[in-house]
Amino acid sequence: MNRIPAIPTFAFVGQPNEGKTTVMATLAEDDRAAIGPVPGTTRTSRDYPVVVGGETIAVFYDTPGFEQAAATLEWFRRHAESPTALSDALAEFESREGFHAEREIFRPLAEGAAALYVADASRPVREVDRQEIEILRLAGVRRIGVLNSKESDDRYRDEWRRVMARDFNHVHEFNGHTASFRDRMRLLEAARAVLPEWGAAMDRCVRVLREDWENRLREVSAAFVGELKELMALRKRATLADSDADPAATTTARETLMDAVRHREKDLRRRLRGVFRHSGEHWELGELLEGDLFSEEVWRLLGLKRWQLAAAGALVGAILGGLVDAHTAFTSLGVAAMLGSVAGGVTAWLSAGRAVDVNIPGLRLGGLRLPGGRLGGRQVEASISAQSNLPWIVLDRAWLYVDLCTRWAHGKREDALAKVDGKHGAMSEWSRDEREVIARLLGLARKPGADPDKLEHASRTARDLFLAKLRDATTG
Ligand SMILES: Nc1nc2c(ncn2[C@@H]2O[C@H](COP(=O)(O)OP(=O)(O)OP(=O)(O)O)[C@@H](O)[C@H]2O)c(=O)[nH]1
Ligand SMILES: [Mg+2]
Repeated sequence: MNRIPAIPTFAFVGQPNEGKTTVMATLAEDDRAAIGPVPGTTRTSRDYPVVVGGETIAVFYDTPGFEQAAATLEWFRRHAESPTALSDALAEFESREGFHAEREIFRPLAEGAAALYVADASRPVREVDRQEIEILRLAGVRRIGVLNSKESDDRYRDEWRRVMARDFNHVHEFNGHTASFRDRMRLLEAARAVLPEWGAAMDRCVRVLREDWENRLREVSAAFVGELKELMALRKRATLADSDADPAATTTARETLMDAVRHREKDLRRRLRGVFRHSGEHWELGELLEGDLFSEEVWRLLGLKRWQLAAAGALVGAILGGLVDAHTAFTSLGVAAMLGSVAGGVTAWLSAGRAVDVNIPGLRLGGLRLPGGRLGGRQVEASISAQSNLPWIVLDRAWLYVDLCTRWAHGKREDALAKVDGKHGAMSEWSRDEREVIARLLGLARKPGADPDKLEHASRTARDLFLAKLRDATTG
């Protein structure tokens, strides 16, 4: 028996170009490993440790594809009886011309890595595959077959399963382009089941990864709440020239605010990418996420129904106007009831033109001309209107962005488009009660001098809601 490292260690092996690096990168959440359509992209083996909180909980080795399967198999057949066949093979290939890839493959295996044999199950099994499978058996390494079907065609899957079933500890379907957190955990849990030597270490690995995921979702929930609060509290001012009706100052204040909102969105995305270990924005987003935050087209694509926004906007406004007590009256009354019971001022917010401002969506110049004494000059102040759709748009786009970050496998390369166009925003799918949770937060966050306890309560409730939704979407 070869020695077994204390930390679960796996080597991805197989034919060139089968997707070994792709599967490895997805499993290890490493989006920098070189992946390419030309066989031979990986030339040397390299370790990719999985580190969480400073602790290495697993190690993945990426290796080149076999180059000399037939000759290597012949060698193993001749040395099949030797208990040291694997290390002997490594010594042999160190000195043989033309066996560079085999050297690289056997190095981690001789150190005790378990083999994850990656095969493209959308093509038939070939002789060379059978040879490699036999090599792994004769080398006596622990091995799991990983079926990474490049095409959706699954005609050959059963054939692969049959061939592998005889010789592998386990055969697992795992697609390097589409695997999610759930799929990654399933593969590791399956590996744990068939590799009892690493039982406790694999348990720990899976547990730490699950905790880490939960922490990420918490971080995202907190970032969402933080962002909404900051947005609603955002104010930008411009000084008026002589004339009271100074369009330049109005425009300046409005545009400064809009730029700040755009900038905040960029920054939020950068943080969200970081949470999910994407090193950059390596996908094309399409209009829905790429288009300007204030473009009517984007708002239309997100598909929030006008009445939904109006109702939520009315709540925000009602909180601001002191018409409802944000976290007591509301849950029992509900938006519809509340709207029925309050007069003119609120129903005005329901007018389409004001709920969805098509010219300068979401912006209102607050108190157009403010008393000089208070602001140190005659100024205008721009802020996000209480009834504006803007926070919902920001939230919808952030939600879609997180969805993308969690769905985009780290092994997926090329300039593949992220298909987020034409999809409706999540907020229109949420229940009225759920939207009320957000609306309450928006209202309190915008209200100057809001009761800090109420704001804190609303923040916590919104964080819990986000967390539950994120868990639903990504775990289980
Ligand atoms: N459509 C699709 N393409 C895939 C999938 N997995 C890998 N590929 C593509 O197949 C090609 C080879 O992938 P790699 O991960 O570099 O393969 P490899 O086995 O590491 O190849 P070598 O390093 O050359 O041995 C790349 O162009 C990948 O994008 C998949 O699941 N679906
Ligand atoms: Mg490779």
